[in-house]
Amino acid sequence: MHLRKTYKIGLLFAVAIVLLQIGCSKFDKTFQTENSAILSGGQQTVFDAGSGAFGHPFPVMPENLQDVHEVGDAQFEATFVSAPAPLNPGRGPLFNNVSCSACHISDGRGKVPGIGDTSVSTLFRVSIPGTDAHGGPNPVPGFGDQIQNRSIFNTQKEADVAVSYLDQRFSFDDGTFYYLRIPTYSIINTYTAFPGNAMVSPRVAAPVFGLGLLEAISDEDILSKADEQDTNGDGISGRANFVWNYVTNSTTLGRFGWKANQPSILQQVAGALNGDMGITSSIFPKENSVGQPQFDHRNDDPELSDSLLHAIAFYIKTLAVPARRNVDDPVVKQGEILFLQAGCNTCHTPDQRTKVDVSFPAISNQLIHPYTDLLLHDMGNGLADNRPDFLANGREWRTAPLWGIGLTQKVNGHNNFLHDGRARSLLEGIMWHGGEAENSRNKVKAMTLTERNALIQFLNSL
Ligand code: HEC
Ligand code: HEC
Ligand SMILES: [Ca+2]
Ligand SMILES: [Ca+2]
Ligand SMILES: [Ca+2]
Repeated sequence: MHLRKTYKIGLLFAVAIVLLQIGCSKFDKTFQTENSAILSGGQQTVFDAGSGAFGHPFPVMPENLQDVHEVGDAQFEATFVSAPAPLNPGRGPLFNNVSCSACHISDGRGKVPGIGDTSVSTLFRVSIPGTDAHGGPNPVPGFGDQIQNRSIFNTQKEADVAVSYLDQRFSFDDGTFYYLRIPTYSIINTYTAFPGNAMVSPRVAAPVFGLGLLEAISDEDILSKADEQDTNGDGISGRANFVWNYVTNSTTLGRFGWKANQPSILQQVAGALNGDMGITSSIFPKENSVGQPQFDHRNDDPELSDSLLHAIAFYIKTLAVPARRNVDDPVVKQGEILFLQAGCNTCHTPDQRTKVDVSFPAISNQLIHPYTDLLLHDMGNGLADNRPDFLANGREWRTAPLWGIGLTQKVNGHNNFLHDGRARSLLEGIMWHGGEAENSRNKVKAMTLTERNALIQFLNSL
C-alpha cells in the first residue's frame, strides 16, 4: 500500500506514542510487555484494524530503510507493460497478471475466480509425473510448470482455466447442516495439446505481510517441530519441505508458498516476476515461455534490475503484522481454550521466536504469534491437489499462518480461505480439514453452536 505523507506522519506519531508507552514503566501492566498476546508481530506490530491493515511498513526501522521499503512498494503496485517501454517494461509474452498488487490485493489474499470468470489472482501450477534436475516438479512439455492464461499482443496465451463448484451437504453432531463446495478445475482452450497425465494445483494469491518475521525463524526451530514418524503419537507428523535454492545453488528449507515450495522471499519474488508477470531477473533470466512458439527471442538482459528486485523483496520482508483485537472478550477467551482443546495449535503454533540477527535488529529476537509451524501436513483427500512439489506430496500443505486472518473481510472484501479459496467462511475452512487434522475437525464437528461461534470469534480476533 502506498502511504500518503500526511498519513505517514500520523502513523509516525502513533508509533512514537506507542514507544513512549512501552518505555514508561507505569504502562507496563496495562500496556503490552514483550509477552503480550496482542503483539502478533512483536515490535513490528501495527495498530490498524481497517482496510489497510496488511500494508504498513515495520514501525521500528531506520529511516533510510523506510525509503527502500517505499521504492519496493512502488514496484509492487506498478503496472508492468510489454517491452520496449520507458517505464516498467518486460511483461510477457506470457503472464497471469500485470502487477503484484493486482493479485495480492491490499497486500492480502487474492480473489477466487467465479464460475465463468477468467481467473485473475488464482494461478495453476502444472507438472507431469517425475521430477526436474533439482527434485522439483517436472514441467509439462509446451506449458512449463504454470499455466499463463494471458499473453501480450500478437502472441498466444497457453490456455484458459474454468472452475465449477458442487455443493455437498454435511452435518455437525448437533444435527445442523453445513455445506462445502467442491471445486472442479479444467484447463481449456489450450494452444496445443495438454497431456492427459498432467497434474494441476490451484493456488490463490496468499497474504504477504509478516513474511520477513517468518523468514527470520531459524531452520533449527522449524525442524525441531517436525515429527515425521509421529514418535510422540499425537497423530500429527509435520515435515519440512526442502526445495532448490537458485541463489545458493543448493537444496534448502522451504517456507513460502502454499506447499512451502519457495526457500526465501527473494526467490519467491523473482519467481513471481518471472512466472506470474513474464519479467526476467538475474535469478530467473529466461522467459517463462522459453521453448514455446510464444517465446519472444529477445534474450534481453534481465528486464528488472537487481536493485529493484531487492527493493521488492525488502518491501515484502518489512510489511508489519496487525495487532490482535478483543483479546479480553470472554467469548474470544473461550474460543481460545476451544482452539487449544481441539488441538489446532499442534500445527497452528501460536508462538515463535525469530533468531538473533545483529545485521538487522528490526527483526532480531522477536516473540511473534504467527499460528504456523511452517511445516507440511497431510490434510486428507478432500484438500489434496495430487501434485507433488519437491518433498510435499499431493495431500500435503504448509500450515497456513492465522495471524491477521480475522481482518480478511475488511481488507479483501471476502471470506474465502484455503489454498484455492474454496472455503466461504472460516468455519468451512476448518470443516475441510482432514488427514492429520481430522481429529481436530471432528472436535469442532462435536461442538455446540455457542462453542463453534466462540472458536470463530477467537479466529476473528487474530
Ligand atoms: C497471478 C497472480 C499473482 C501475481 C501477479 C503475483 N503473485 Fe505472489 N502469489 C500468488 C500465488 C497464487 C501465490 C501462492 C503460490 C504457491 O503456493 O506456489 C503467491 C505467493 C506469493 C508469496 C508468498 C506468500 C506466502 O505466504 O508464502 C509472496 C511473497 C508473493 N507471492 C509476492 C509476489 C510479488 C512480489 C509479486 C510481484 C512481483 C507477486 N507475488 C505477483 C499469486 C500472484
Ligand atoms: C494437522 C495440522 C493442522 C491442524 C491440527 C489444524 N490445521 Fe488449520 N490448516 C492446516 C493447513 C495445512 C492449512 C492449509 C490447508 C489448505 O490451504 O488447503 C490450514 C488452514 C487453516 C485455515 C485457513 C487459512 C487460510 O489462510 O486460508 C484456518 C482458518 C484453519 N486452518 C484453522 C484451524 C483450526 C481452527 C483448527 C482446529 C480446529 C485447525 N486449523 C487445525 C493445518 C492444520
Ligand atoms: Ca518478459
Ligand atoms: Ca507456462
Ligand atoms: Ca506427532
